[in-house]
Amino acid sequence: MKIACQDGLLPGRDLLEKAENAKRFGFEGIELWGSELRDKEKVKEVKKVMEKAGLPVSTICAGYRGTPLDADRSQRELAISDCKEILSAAADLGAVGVIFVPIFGHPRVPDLSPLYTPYELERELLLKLLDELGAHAERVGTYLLLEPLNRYETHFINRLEQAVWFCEKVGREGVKIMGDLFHMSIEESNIAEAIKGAGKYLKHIHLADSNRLLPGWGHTDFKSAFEALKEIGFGNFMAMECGVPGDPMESLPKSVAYLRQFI
Ligand code: LER
Ligand code: MN
Repeated sequence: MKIACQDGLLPGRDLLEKAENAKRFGFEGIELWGSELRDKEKVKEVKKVMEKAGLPVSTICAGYRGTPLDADRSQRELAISDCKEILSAAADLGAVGVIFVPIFGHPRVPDLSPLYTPYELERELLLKLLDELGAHAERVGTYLLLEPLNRYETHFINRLEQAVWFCEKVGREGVKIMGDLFHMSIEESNIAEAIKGAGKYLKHIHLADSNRLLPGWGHTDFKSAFEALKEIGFGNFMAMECGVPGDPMESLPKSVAYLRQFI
């Protein structure tokens, strides 16, 4: 298991300084926000900087425009074409995958009950989109990582077992799951059991404590979560995505050291 950090949390005037600080703090990778990586020239530039810093890109977090499950076809198509570009960037950068949230907030498709409820329409739509995006991920050599979010951020996929259902149903090697320990602390009855249930589909983790501050600042039980990750043979990155209290030059390395005791 390797610890990474989102670029936005790191101090530094540019990516090189951020990457150098990340290394100094004990991180083993950086998760990048995806919006700028739709540009191929930017991808080349990022690749050079990360090579210079000697740090891998763990993952790319979203960054697509539109909404995959929008009622408006142009918004769906925008999201899908952006996701494909970001998946290609992930493959170029050697990242594990691209984090994908199908929809934030409430449903945007109509209630066609008794023919289809909004959830049923979204479910069928997502299966088609996952098939298309999963095929692209396989072609370029990376993963699309479905991320469940807590109920206050989405009505749709809240728990890992729901994401597993989609992986199994779509049956594409390119579609996998990531688990965010903050969302899980709200939605899962038992974080360790949820991790074990997601098993081979789980390819990435977001690290945050129960209050969405740095690990060590709340009451999440990282020990049992990491034991479950070891049990399923998880060897990938876990990236910090959380608030950073105090001076990041001190609190970031302190949180890394806190987590290392459970790895
Ligand atoms: C949003 O709360 C979140 O966890 C992000 O990873 C979504 O891109
Ligand atoms: Mn997250």
